[in-house]
Amino acid sequence: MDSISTGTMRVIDSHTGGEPTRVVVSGAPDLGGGSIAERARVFRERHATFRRAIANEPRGHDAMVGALLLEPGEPDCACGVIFFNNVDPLQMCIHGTIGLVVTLAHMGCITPGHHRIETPVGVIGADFHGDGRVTVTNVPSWRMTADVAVDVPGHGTIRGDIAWGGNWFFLIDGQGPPVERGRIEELTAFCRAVKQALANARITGEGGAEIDHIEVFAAPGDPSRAESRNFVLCPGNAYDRSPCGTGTSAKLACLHAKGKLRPGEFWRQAGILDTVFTGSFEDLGGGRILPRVTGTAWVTGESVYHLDPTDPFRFGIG
Ligand code: PYC
Repeated sequence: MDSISTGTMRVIDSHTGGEPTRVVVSGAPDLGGGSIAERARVFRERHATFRRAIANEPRGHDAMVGALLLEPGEPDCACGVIFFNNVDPLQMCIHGTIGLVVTLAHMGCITPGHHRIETPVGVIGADFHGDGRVTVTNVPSWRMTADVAVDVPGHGTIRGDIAWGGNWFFLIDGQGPPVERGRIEELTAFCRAVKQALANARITGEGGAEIDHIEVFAAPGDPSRAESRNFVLCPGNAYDRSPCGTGTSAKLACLHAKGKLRPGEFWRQAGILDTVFTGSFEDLGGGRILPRVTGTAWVTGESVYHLDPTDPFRFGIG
């Protein structure tokens, strides 16, 4: 049962490298106490209508990522956050964290410096540099399995690595359509087919977790700006307009596992719009790394939304 049926919500919109974040500043449903992970479970089970009201048309669109701004459960955190999109809550989101931090600064809630933020997958760090740039210290990340083969109808055998970067990724290098802005429809269809093939073959992340992000890599458009360009398909079938911070973390874990990047070295990951995140990592041992990802966000607007009981689409379309 959803607790919200009428009322108003205040939101602040931003984008990080082209990917939108909509922070819900007030009007969110009461998710009870406890950790952000517990509140994310309540949000998933009871508040799909609220999620859709914020993320889906007519207020949102398929690429919209929402962020519920919450009181933290953990001490010394600036806030807690639950990210969500058109189909579900997300476990973690780095472009969204960068957008959230710039939004908190816009609201006058934080100043440049280091901040801790509680997410459903753990406490992360965020260094706000004061000029729109934010460095996120992500949760520990690792490559789970290398060179997994999967038969993808219409595309033959596709090989990729499975890695955790705050979400589960299948990382494909040099296969599939060209990673170019003019090929987004083909790339989307390819990644959807790979995701379906992984599910059909019961290829999962740890503990049977669904691999819900598919990431394809190719050479960068401009090698002086980035080491690589990616295309990332998110759950809900929208592609990430940014280079995807959790996907960049998964990539760092794979580069570390292959011995191709050392702790403290930088990896500049371009996305499909050629915006760039810069990543590096600390070696935690046992194949695990602590990724750091830097990107820039801009606030684009502020709105007050109304839930009018006579509006048939007050809870979004879909
Ligand atoms: O930046 O981590 C990210 C992300 C996940 C989904 C969309 N963006």
